[in-house]
Amino acid sequence: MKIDILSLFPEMFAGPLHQSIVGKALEKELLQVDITNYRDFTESRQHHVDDYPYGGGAGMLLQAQPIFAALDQVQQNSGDLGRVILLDPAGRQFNQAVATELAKEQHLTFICGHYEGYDERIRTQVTDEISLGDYVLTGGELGAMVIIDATVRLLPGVLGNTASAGDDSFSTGLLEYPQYTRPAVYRGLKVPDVLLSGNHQKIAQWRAYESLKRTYQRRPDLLAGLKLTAQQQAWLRIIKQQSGI
Ligand code: 21W
Repeated sequence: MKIDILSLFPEMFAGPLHQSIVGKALEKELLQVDITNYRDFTESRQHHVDDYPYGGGAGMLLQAQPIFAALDQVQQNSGDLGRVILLDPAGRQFNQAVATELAKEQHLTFICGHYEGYDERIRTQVTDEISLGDYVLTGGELGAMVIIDATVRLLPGVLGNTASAGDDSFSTGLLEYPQYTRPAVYRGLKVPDVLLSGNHQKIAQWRAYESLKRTYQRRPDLLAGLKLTAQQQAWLRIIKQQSGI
């Protein structure tokens, strides 16, 4: 996968992209990332990339010119832009389904804003407008990093065999079951007996039950979108009884 990032703050990407799983993907050349600074494309004498909004109002807007020119260069260097993703608080909210969709692409181009927003005309150049969620960030860079992180770990060969992306919660639709590692007792806190039993069928059953219970207690909204098996429906009745409903 090729990823192009357009940003006024290229330095922000150095840490997250070179560590851990994304860093490994870069090393293995499963991923190539290029960062372009709009500032290098301004035609303004003072190297400005932002200006006041027509009609008045607080804050500054990223101008169309430096972004269009930066996109032209990426287009020339790479032959295409692939999916062009504008990070924007008014975009559709990012989730695992969007990550799965993006992981199928060969080329992604991220446009990160800073300041109070973009000249509206930039939207004519994008295929997607994505938000991280309902809170205010200082810019799109952290959003792009989150999306890149979630997407790159889905690429074939990026995760080792120990971790499989298909087992993730949000892929199964349920939250994950509780997990424990050694020792079996720590400060009086015990690992559930079933996990030490060696009975793999019982363990799988316990995990499925705990996963359902945790989802019911913490994210009932996730359950609403699932078609539960007869076993899960029976368990849910027990879980509800035990929680006093
Ligand atoms: C913050 C941009 C506030 C715009 C019209 C009139 C990218 C982001 C961002 C930012 C405003 C994402 C206005 C979740 C985010 C981002 C910077 C509002 C005021 N508009 N996902 N007045 N949250 N944020 N502009 O903030 O660029 S993805």
